[in-house]
Formats: sequence, C-alpha cells, structure tokens
Amino acid sequence: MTRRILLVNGPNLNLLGTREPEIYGEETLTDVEAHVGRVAGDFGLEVRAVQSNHEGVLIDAIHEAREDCSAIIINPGAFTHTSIALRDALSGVALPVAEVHISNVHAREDFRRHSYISGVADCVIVGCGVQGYELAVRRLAAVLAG
Ligand code: CA2
Repeated sequence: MTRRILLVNGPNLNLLGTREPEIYGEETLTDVEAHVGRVAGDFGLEVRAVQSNHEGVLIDAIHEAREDCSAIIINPGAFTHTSIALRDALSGVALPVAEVHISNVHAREDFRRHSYISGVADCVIVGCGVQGYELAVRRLAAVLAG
C-alpha cells in the first residue's frame, strides 16, 4: 500500500490565518499543512498538499491520487455546496475520503448545511477548527490499518 495521503484544500483556504479569525482561527494554511505532515508521520504516512481556487485543478489532483496515494483529506471550501464534479472525482478514485470543515457549517447560513461531498466521504469532521485535519489523519490511519 502507498503510505501517502493527499490533503486537498479548496477555494479561499489560502487565506487561512489572515482574515476572519473568529470563524477560521489564526493558523495559516502553511501551519496546517505542516501539522498534518507531522501527525501523518507518526503513523508512517506522507502527505502531499494541494490548495487551489480552481475546481479543475482540484479534480486533476484527485485523479492523480489514484497513482500514488491511499487516502484523501479534503476541505472543498465553498465547492462543498456546489460541485457535483468534485463529488464524482472523489467517488471515481475510490479511495477513503475524510471531509473536513473548520467551522460548524450547521450553525451558519442554511446553504452551508448541504454537502455534495458527504455522500461519498467515509467520515465528515465539522466545527473542530483546524484540529479537524488532525482528527482526519488519525481516522484515515485507523481505516488504512484495517
Ligand atoms: O468551514 C469550512 O472549512 C468551510 O469549508 C470553509 C469555506 C466555506 O465556504 C464552507 O462553507 C465551510 C470557506 C473557506 C474560506 O476560507 C477563508 C479563510 C480565511 C479567511 C477567509 C476565508
């Protein structure tokens, strides 16, 4: 088995730690990616991180994961609520998927309550702040260990 996780962050998550700290916290995306890499390392897993504001770039990264990754952590950002294409990409690669949302999407606007992604995810972590990414690594490591 390939000991690598693909970490995907969607649109605007490159702004983490620079604005709206009351919703998304103060850690930057670079901090989050480094932390995920460290936690994954404890389980003998590597991480490849991608962030893009473009749907097609995210879809291509998911397709490429078929070659050399064994699981995917994804925060699709606002594409969560709009993108059937992202859902189809995730279901197409047939790897275990952890969907992460930093904020509690159920306590915000109604349109954030529906996710096109959750139906193809193995687990969904919502409202745990950026710690949700660490929880996702731990869950996927357990899933991969069988
Ligand atoms: O809570 C989450 O993680 C979200 O996926 C974040 C998305 C939002 O559209 C989803 O409903 C829930 C937005 C990401 C925007 O990230 C920013 C970070 C810092 C400053 C501004 C935006």
